Amino acid sequence: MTEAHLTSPDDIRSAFSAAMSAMYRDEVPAYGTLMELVADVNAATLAADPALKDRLEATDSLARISEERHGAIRLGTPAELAMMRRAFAVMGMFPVGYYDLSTAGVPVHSTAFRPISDESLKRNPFRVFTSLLRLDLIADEGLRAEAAAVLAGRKIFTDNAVLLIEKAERDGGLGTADAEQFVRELLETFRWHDQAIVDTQMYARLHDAHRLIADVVSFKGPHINHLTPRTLDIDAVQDKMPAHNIAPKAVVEGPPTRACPILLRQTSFKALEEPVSFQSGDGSWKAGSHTARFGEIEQRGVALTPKGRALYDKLLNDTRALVRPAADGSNAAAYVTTLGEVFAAFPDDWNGIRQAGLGYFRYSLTAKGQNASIRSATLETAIADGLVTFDPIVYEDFLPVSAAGIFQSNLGDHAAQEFVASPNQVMFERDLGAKVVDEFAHYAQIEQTSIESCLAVIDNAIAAE
Ligand code: OOG
Ligand code: NI
Repeated sequence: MTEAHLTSPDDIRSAFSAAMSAMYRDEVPAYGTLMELVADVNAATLAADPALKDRLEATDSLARISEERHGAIRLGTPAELAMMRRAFAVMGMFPVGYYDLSTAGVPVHSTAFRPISDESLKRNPFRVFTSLLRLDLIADEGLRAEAAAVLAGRKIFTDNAVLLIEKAERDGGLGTADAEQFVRELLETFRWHDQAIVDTQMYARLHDAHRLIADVVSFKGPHINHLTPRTLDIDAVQDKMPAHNIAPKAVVEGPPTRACPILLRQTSFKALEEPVSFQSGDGSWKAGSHTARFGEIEQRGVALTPKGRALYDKLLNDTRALVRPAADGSNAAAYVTTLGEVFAAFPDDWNGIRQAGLGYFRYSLTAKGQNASIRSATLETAIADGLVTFDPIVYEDFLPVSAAGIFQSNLGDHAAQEFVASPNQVMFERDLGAKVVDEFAHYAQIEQTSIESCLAVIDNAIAAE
């Protein structure tokens, strides 16, 4: 029985997330500044809102927040994506959702690797937004073939990382020493390399086709391009960023400021211009620069049902039809005002959101419910009788329009390009070697399970909707 000696995937993920954070802090000092700012704002928010603190504690979700972060990488080939899926699986991270960014002028499609079970999310919810470059969207066939040839020649995983992935698959996990080595080896894949694997001419051609293509193809590996801590008050952090010498993008992506946060709000600071060197035929190096790495923060709210999400998408579209946020920030104030006005149509109290069937909630017995000898007729009356309470289920995923805004802001203001909208989940899943988890089905299941845990006090339990 080797099982007892295996390290839990949750522990490997936690160790990896911590190692990645330490590496990025070294490489991009502004990330460290942002982490401190977020920690201060979170502490102040909790101190000012004891009710929020109580509910986070009661749902066992306070501890995870200070450790919480997501990162992003951009891969070049189907083989890289498939191996990355296997690497993340060792850490209990699975692909959830499909994001097509071609519509937004970014030639990638993406998924998010993340833990799925409740216990794993509580232990450490580390996620990685993972994009695959779509060479099929490059018009210039010659360049497409050259880029494919460069990508085919690179190896983004160390030999030992691959051996350990295979071992984990064979044995159902890794022992302590192997797990530690796995974290070290896999970290190499995400490391920044300042020596390009192409020359300046090739870089320029890739860059002209799209800055993102240059970022993916020109380097030895898929450097982590940002790490994002979770804040409980994104407006406060956004306001304080300039005083810490960090210039945020003009507008916060996602829904407006609300009493009851929904989905996800994000803001970032622009990518740094970093020195890199390019190959020149004679073995020497030529100095140049590249912008790819940036910083981001996010605030997470309740996960929305398909009905809630449709309303969110509609209101966001309506807003953007009235005011499209300019990359230079010139109409930021008008956009924020309009966003707030248009979103007045979205209920802003938890019970209203819940009763309208717009969000997912986790139901649990109150102290009264736990000691009750009485039962109530339905879930709704059990809530009214004070036997059952509900908490918003946190949205653990991403938003394609926001992601596009983040991509654009860190690619530079002139990077927007038109591609024909061409979502291709079938191709993505074929390249991935697996299907992505449907996020809505997943949240619905969590809600349903929580309702079942309250059946002791309900006569006639039917779903909330
Ligand atoms: C990923 C951008 C998307 C988010 O938080 O929506 C993203 C990238 O720039 O590679 O990270
Ligand atoms: Ni991000």
